[in-house]
Amino acid sequence: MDLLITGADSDSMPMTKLYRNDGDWLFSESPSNIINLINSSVDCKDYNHDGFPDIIIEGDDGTNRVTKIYKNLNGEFIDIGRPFTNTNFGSVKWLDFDNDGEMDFVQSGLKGEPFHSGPTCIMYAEVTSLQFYHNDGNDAFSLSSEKTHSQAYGRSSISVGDVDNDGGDDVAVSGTPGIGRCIVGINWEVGYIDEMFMSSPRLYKNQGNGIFSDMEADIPRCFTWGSHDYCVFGEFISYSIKLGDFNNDGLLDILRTGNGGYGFPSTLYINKLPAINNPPSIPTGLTTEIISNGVTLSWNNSSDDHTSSNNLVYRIYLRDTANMYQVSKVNLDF
Ligand SMILES: [Ca+2]
Ligand SMILES: [Ca+2]
Ligand SMILES: [Ca+2]
Ligand SMILES: [Ca+2]
Repeated sequence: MDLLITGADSDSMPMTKLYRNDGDWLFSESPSNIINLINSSVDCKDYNHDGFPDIIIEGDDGTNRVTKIYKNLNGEFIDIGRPFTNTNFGSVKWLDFDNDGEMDFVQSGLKGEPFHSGPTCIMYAEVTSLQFYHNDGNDAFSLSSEKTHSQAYGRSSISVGDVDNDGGDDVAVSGTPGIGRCIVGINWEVGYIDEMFMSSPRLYKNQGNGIFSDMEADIPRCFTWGSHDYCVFGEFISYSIKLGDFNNDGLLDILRTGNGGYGFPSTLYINKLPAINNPPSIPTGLTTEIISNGVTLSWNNSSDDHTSSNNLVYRIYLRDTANMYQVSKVNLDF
């Protein structure tokens, strides 16, 4: 496994570096033509099924926002040259949101300059974006859907996983939402609370058609630390969020951490959704073939909302000609 990193170098300049794994815990820097970016995010998946992981990267080169996909041709990275919305201060993640076997992607971040709505406006609306791009094949991607304003997060992090166990990957995002109004005369002292500044992670449910809907999950914005209560504010930046089943109950939970005005909180949110596990579909295409004193049974694999077809187990009952008695039964685990 090799390593790709991007962000600010020791001189705060845009940087992207590829390190090859030479074995024995040794890595060597490998030259590449991947653009140097800062305030950036990168993710790797083999979107074109050639066995080589490809790269999506977003950020800024010090002047302009950039979002690019590089195709990995036998270790050489080629910019596929497709137009995407350019974002920085965000996150990119590959995911197959329509389950067609082709990697799509989601990106968050800032896509424009912040604006001030008046001379007394000391807080501005950041132009945030959360976009879902569909993989159309042949290195073509098209915008499938987009969230904006308070539904999108800049200075953000994304994690992908099937939060409600319905077979479709959902998206968790955390960061600073786009704030749509001017704030005047802010009191930055401890204890100041304004609804517009509060920021809680957001979960978007994959509807299976390229559309993601807000789950409106009840994710607490306030938490207790020691003997004090704290609330999470939108001015917290550089959040990182990760979905994982931290209590091993089959449901993905949320871990979020970051840089905030009241410290560096890390918060674990436990998924309380009821676990739904529907029975598999009824097998079809049952055929029998009698050979000598044996019989061969065959059928089409069933499907299931949790277990892959290859991992389903079948139980077969044999009855006599009067269909009155169970002669034997056997579990078949293919
Ligand atoms: Ca590839
Ligand atoms: Ca897809
Ligand atoms: Ca889901
Ligand atoms: Ca869990």
